[in-house]
Amino acid sequence: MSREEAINNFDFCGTVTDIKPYGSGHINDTFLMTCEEKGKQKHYILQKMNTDIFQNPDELMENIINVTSFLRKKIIENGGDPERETLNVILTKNGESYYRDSDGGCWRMYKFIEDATSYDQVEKPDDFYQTAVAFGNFQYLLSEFSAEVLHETIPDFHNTIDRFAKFKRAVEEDIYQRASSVQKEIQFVLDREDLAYTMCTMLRNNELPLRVTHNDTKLNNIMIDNQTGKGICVIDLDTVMPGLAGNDFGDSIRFGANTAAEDEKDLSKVSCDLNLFELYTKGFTEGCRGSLTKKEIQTLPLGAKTMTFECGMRFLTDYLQGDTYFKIHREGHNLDRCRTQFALVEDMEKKWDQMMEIVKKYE
Ligand code: ADP
Ligand code: GN1
Ligand code: MG
Repeated sequence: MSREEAINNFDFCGTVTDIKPYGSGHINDTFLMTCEEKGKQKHYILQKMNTDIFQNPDELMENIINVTSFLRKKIIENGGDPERETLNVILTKNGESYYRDSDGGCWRMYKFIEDATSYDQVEKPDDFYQTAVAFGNFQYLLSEFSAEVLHETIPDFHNTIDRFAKFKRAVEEDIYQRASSVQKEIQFVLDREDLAYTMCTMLRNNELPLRVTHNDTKLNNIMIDNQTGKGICVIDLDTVMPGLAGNDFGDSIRFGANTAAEDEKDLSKVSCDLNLFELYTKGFTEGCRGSLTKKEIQTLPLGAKTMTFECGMRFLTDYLQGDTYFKIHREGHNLDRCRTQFALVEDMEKKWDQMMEIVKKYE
């Protein structure tokens, strides 16, 4: 019922003819809403925000309104189409950016980006290149956005040192008594404690600059235009916050350059595709239009390894804590996801020299 209550309170056009769960995000509950207006179909995205994770929806939506308004201006200046190239928030009938239902659930609505697709796996290498250009360009466009106005929607989101500490606590507390069955995975993390520190320490020492970044740059957080094949719109703006360019690069590699799905059970299928790695490096540096420092480019492989390690550690932490953060669709889902990430880290370790050689070409 709360969903219907929410729908009735948004200021969209037409009459609702269909609503169904949509997409494969791990965090929010997303629905595709179909409406009819004067014989024409229109679509909207309706989302119930995950307020266990995003505990301050006012601040979250303020970020999204600020970022999308800024991008809208930039897109218009550059002669683009602001209706398709950034998210467009549909306000409530009271002019608010989200609706709180009578059970306390928080809902928001976006215009649906028509004639574009978000992919769960790379189908054509050029698509991956185009997403790299688009994510790089996203960061470039936001370089003039004042970071001070952004709220930290999830504190310490990519603070890998803090993620490591939380992981260790989860192992010690072991509230679901699962630790004994995943000793190998736990040991994998403990053996790589250094990796949790490397990039964060470089940031602390001002060797890497803090930028406004997306922080969740996986392939299905970008819409690819069905006609032109270009990365038309960066979506899922919940974690736009100050961060490292290398983390945005790295999270895309973690997901998109993996030859297997994030939750593949057959680990022999997991590897880092170096052709895709290079294509993404080329696209991302082009999209950033020369704004990355030499050090940032040199540490792109480190970003890829760190993000993959961190994500695996987060999946494992969630498994140990009873699967309360990431949505799961089967028993042991987070453990399967953790294992693919660690297999990918191992593969990157083997391919390290080649990855370093590749990024050198783009310095
Ligand atoms: P989550 O945080 O759960 O990942 P997302 O905001 O990424 O949620 O939305 C989930 C999926 O819904 C996306 O991967 C994409 O397929 C689809 N989606 C989200 N917003 C739009 C939009 N404005 N237009 C078209 N599809 C969208
Ligand atoms: C989540 O929201 P979604 O599904 O795009 C998560 C990312 C992880 C990713 C792993 C807010 O992304 O940090 O890297 O799952 N988002 C949040 O697939 O935690
Ligand atoms: Mg998403």
